[in-house]
Formats: sequence, structure tokens, C-alpha cells
Amino acid sequence: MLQSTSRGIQISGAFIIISMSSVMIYWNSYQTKSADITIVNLTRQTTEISIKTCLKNPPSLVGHFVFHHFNGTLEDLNNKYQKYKPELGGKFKPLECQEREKLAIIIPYRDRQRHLMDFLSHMPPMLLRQRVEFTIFVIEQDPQEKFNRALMMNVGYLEALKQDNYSCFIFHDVDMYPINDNNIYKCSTSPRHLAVAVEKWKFRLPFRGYYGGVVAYPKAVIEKTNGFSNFYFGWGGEDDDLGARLAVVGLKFVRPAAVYGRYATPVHGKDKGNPVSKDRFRLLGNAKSRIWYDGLNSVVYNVSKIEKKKIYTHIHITVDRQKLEENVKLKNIELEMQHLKSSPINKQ
Ligand code: UDH
Ligand code: MN
Repeated sequence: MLQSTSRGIQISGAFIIISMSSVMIYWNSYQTKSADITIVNLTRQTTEISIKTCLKNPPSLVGHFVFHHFNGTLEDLNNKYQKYKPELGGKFKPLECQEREKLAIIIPYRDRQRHLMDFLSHMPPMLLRQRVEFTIFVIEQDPQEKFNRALMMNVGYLEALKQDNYSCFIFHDVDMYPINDNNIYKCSTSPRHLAVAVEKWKFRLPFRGYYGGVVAYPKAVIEKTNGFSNFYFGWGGEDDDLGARLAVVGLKFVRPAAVYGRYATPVHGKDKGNPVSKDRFRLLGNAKSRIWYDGLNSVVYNVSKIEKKKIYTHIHITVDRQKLEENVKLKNIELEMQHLKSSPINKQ
């Protein structure tokens, strides 16, 4: 690269651009030691610089930015994002570089059209500045049963993997809007809790073990914890359950600094179909013992419709609570039988 740069110094005209690009790129690669840069066809007439791998902290980041409520239509957003050429279903790829990680953003959803439009307006520009390759999946639970946020997360994970081999999953409330793009939407080997300083909690953690709002999980960790519990119908408890699962498999959440993990949150009331769960403390009491049979390996749901929109994928789900709870119990019995069969006494 240095050799190419010094050749650039010999020529005139395009010289300044060539040398400035080279200097900038050199600075990036020095910063992260991971930039994979090729300078192709360096001649007097044409200079093409292709950056192969996206940087973790690209120079396009702006730091703090403002959340604006959006009043337009989905069609307006389709037009706005057309220049990024998202694939059908809303797969966005950075135009400037190649990103190795594929991110699925999973939104548990019901009847929050206004919040969803704000989300779709606010998120892609930030994610594109961060050079993330991403798809937004909205997982909508039909109205017949109480809302089950964690169940929608399990469904989102399984359904996203049917579409592509995503390696990173961010489970995201529809009404939380990041306002600092140094809060990078990529995965590390540890799971990360991103909603550290949230407006509705006066930009502080409400309590130390708060894992609500937005979490980033690499695929391998979700498999380890058997996803999320299927039992939390109604509001509350399911996010604390995630913490319990991680403790069982010996992992901890890490967090970005509070100056980065900042979120704007609109004020809203309680949703009709999501009353505070009376079962949540009882469920949390045995969360650690349920992890092996209550999760991805026992979830039951029905996909009623998949809409591949231009800028996101909308999946409609129906849940039969009785069937689901029966299946989870059956899984428990199945695993106990296997355990008994493989115990040393039975092997003799
Ligand atoms: N969600 C929906 N629809 C619902 C319920 C929940 O889409 O009917 C999703 C949505 O992504 C939302 C997330 O689940 O962001 C979390 O639900 P929430 O926004 O109700 O949770 P929050 O922690 O609780 O914001 C606010 C309850 C209001 C009580 C205010 C009194 N202090
Ligand atoms: Mn909310």
C-alpha cells in the first residue's frame, strides 16, 4: 500500500485525491489493524480504491444525533432508501465496504404502527453509517392471546435463519431509538446489553441487572441459552429471565459506555393486550431450571403471513398458548427420560 501511495506521489492531477484517500485509509488500518485494502489499477487516468472489509469504527460515524418523529409514509421511506438498493425483505449492505457479519434486528411487535414508522425512519441511516449489513424483522403476534415479547424473539431468531445465515441478532423494542452512533450494532463474542442510558429511566440504568430494551447476541450464545423462555405472557419478567439464562451457561452481558448507549423513548401508556404479568415472579423463581426445555427447542407457533417489504420483513404469528405450554412440558419429560436412560444405573 505504501508503495502504491508513493507511486501516487509521482503523478499529478488525481494526485491529491489519491494521496488523501491513501492517507485516510492508512490511518484507519493503523487504528484497527483489520482493514483489508487493495489499490487497483493505479494509473494516470483511473484510480479505483476498493476496501474489502468494513471497519468496526468507520470514519462516517457522527457521534450524538437527534431522534425526530417521522410523519411520512412507508412509501416515502422506500423512496428515501432506494439509493442503498436494499434486497427485497430489506437486506441492506454497506456500499463502501464488505461486512462479514450479517445482522438480523428482531422487533417483537403488535399494534404500534407509529413507533414502527419512527423506527424505520430512524435506524437505517445510523446502521449504514456504522457499515452494518442488516435486515429488520418485525415479528407481529396476533391479538388473540396476551402479548409475549420473549416468544416473539424466539420466533424472530428461527424465522430469520430460514431467510439467511445471520450471525448476529439484536432484539429490539420498537420504541427505543439510539441517539449516539458510537453504540455499534455489531456482535462480539459476549452478549451485549445496549440500552444503558434510556430517556424513560432518566438516562440511567433503573437497576444494575437491567437487561431490557435492546440486546445483541451472537448466534452461538443464543443456541447456548436455548433462546428465551416461552412462558412470559403479559408485561414483565422476560428480560430478567435472559440474565438468569446467561448465568446458567456462565456468561455475562457487557455494555457500551453510558455516553454511547443512549436511547430516546417516547412516552406511551400500557397496551391493552399486555397487562402486567402476575406469574412473573413465580417464573423467575425457577428460571434457571427451565432453560433446557423451555426455549428454542420447545417453541410452538404458526406463521400466518410473511411480507417481504422493500425495507423490512414483516412476519405475522399466531400463538396457541395451550399447545405451546403442553409442548414445553413434553420437552421436559423427553429430556428427563433421556437423562434417566443415560444415567450409569441404567447402563449397567
Ligand atoms: N410491544 C408491542 N405491542 C404491545 C406490547 C409490546 O409491540 O402491545 C413490544 C414493543 O416492541 C415494545 C416492547 O414490546 O417496545 C416492550 O413493551 P412496552 O413498550 O410496553 O414496555 P415498556 O418497558 O413498558 O416500555 C411500558 C409500560 C407502560 C407503563 C408506564 C407506567 N410507568
Ligand atoms: Mn415501551
